[in-house]
Amino acid sequence: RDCLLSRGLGDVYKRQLVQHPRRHGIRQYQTGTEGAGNRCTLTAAQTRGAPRWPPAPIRTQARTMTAAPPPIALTIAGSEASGGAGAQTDLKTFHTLGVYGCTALTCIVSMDPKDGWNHRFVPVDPGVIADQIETCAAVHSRVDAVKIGMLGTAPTIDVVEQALQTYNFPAVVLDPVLICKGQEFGGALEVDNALRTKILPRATMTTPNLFEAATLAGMEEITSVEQLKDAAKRIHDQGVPNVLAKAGPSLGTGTALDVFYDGTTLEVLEVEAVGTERVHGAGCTLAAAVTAELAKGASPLEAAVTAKEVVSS
Ligand code: PXL
Repeated sequence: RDCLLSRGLGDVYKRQLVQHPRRHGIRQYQTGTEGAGNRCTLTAAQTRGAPRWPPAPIRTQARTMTAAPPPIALTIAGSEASGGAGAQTDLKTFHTLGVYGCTALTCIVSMDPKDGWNHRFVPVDPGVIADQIETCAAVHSRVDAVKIGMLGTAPTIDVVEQALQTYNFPAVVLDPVLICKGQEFGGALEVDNALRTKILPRATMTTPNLFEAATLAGMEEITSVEQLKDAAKRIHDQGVPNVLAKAGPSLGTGTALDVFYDGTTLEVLEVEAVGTERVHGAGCTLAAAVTAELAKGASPLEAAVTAKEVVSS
């Protein structure tokens, strides 16, 4: 039937359309041919020629179907205006994977075309970040997984640490952004340390890129797969149960290569590389895909494997 619910919209969108926001109390969708509350109304042309048996009721016959609510993921991240990274990318990835996304924006980044694409960075007031997280937790009542992206300042880290303590989310993926292009190194050191001591221990999984992996592991640099494995183990030893250390195409293996470690299983995950260059936002997308899969109930290793397939496809 050519109606709102079957006009080629994906299942996910259909569910979002009718289920959100929960506070509106909409938990069901209805089909029928007339009557208030029906979301699917067939025109005369659409019903012409349709089978007449069993006979159509004279008045409304609304059928009610219940659908399971979609998994919900929250991203606590910066806005990257171009849409290539940050919260925008996270939301798109969640949606693609059938997960309902909500956001708490931590900062606004606008890359400057007049200045080598350096990041103009404006932090969001910490109180406003806390408010956004409170809203997400209250509206959805159950947030299945959280992704933490760019935090950027020590006060932001404090407020996010507090929120993680308050809400005790079931899965927290930290995609650490230690320094962004154009940021002063002096300020970055304070942020790095705060991230390591306050957020890292509260993550159930972390997904550092090469630079972040080396920094968190206390290594000079990572130039080989063996060093990447070592880094994953060192980061795990700091108390994060699951580590996905991401090299992507940067180790010259001709593949997109990452290392997963959970204390017992050490897996080198490789997929065909898409080009040879590092791509802006690819790390965000991978971490968002991991978060979405965790929200759907995958194990950390399963989530990492699926996320790599998604990003390379
Ligand atoms: O890809 C890292 C990243 C994360 N979050 C924000 C960014 C960037 C890189 O530009 O701007 C907001």
